[in-house]
Amino acid sequence: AAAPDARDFLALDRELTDEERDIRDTVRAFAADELLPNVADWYEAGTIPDARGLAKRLGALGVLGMHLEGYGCAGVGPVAYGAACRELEAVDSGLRSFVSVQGSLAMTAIHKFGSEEQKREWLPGMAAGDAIGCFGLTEPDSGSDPGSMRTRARRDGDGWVLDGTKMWITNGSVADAAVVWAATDDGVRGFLVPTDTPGFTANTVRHKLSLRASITSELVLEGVRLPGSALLPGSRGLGSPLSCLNEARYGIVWGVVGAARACYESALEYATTREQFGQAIGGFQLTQRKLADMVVDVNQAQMTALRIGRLKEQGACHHNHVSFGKFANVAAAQRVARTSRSVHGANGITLEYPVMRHMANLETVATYEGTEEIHALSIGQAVTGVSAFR
Ligand code: TGC
Ligand code: FAD
Repeated sequence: AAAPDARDFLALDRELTDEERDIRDTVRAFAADELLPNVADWYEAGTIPDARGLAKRLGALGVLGMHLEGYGCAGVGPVAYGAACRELEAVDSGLRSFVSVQGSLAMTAIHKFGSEEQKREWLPGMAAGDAIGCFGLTEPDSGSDPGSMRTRARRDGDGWVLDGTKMWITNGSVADAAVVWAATDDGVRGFLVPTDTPGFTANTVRHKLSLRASITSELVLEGVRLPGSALLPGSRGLGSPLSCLNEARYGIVWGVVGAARACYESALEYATTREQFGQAIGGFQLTQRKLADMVVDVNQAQMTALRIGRLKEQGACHHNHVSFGKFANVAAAQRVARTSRSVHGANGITLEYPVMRHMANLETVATYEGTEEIHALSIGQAVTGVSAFR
């Protein structure tokens, strides 16, 4: 048998179909040409300077809502979608987030719960990147426990009035439409709020030390009057936003494999070129142990992602499988990023190398879309049958 390839030790990409490999290669080339050369500057600036231009380029690439069927979306399978997330997050978690929030959260909410009119009005433009969407679930006092939300939608004749505050909303300040989740007399419902509606404001969160190449916002809704047609008619109860989260969490299961791979590959390259004590540091046993730990984490995380992807393809992926993947793979990526940073010595703390940027980003990735603790509790509940959330 051939010796393992250091960049795909368990030859897991051989398991991809031709179509999945083509999508991987297309996104990888786009990421190398259009994203990687700019990402350190965007990160340092703490924003994506031309978010609209980026949305259009990602739309032309075909990755916005790529797993959805119809309405201008590509309708690719879960593994192809995962591979795209992986290649984007190999550059930066903030860029994968851009795609996740647009496609897996905002567009998925409209696709799953929207009226035919809402789908026709919004989805083709969002798939093309001509319109940007955001997804407002979290509030200042309601994060892991979204059921405690205070944002309220009350009936006003045939329409609705929304009041409340959403917090930590990706792309909130650049969005054309916000999917806002609000408590009503019938439980939690979703609303499609054009961001130019009077009473709606978005304030950008400053001074982040993580996910800096991403726009994060507070959404304030003060007496926002909406027509009856703004309600996502199919949404009902907390299960509706949670079912959208499953799609984005699945993208993260794959995405963080990309972040981990980028950190491992940077460490491998550095270890073979950096010399101390008269030899490449990759020749020291302690460095080899670090490389072995990293290659195991990257490949095990990839195997987990691929398995969950194939389960999803078969319609056999439960949301607890996704919790397993998010819990395991984010932790693996965090270990790899930290180990890689140590291999890079002082250089590892700069933006010249991707590792500290990934390491800082992964703090966000471990927090959003369900914290590490929330996913541990989901797995605990799945295996014991006992809920320990409250
Ligand atoms: P609980 O009573 O357990 O559940 C309420 C209803 O929802 C159902 N359910 C789910 N359905 C689909 N998918 C899931 N993952 C689901 N989890 C639960 C459940 O069966 C129930 O249905 P029904 O019919 O019986 O009513 O609700 P709970 O209040 O006890 O909370 C459960 C918990 C803690 C797991 C959940 O609330 C949770 O996941 N909390 C974390 C919140 C979170 O992840 N927020 C993310 C905000 S969006 C974001 O971060 C975007 S980041 C940008 C990017 O993605 O890049
Ligand atoms: P809290 O829920 O207050 O948790 C604090 C700590 O307590 C955590 O360690 C948590 O695990 C722990 N904890 C909570 N409950 C329990 C429990 N029952 N048992 C044990 N430990 C517990 N949200 C959106 O809706 N849309 C977005 O687009 C979005 N984008 C984001 C972008 C960024 C950069 C960030 C940082 C967050 C984003 N979020 C978004 C919000 C994110 O989903 C929340 O931050 C996350 O759900 C956690 O909520 P919290 O920050 O309020 O923490």
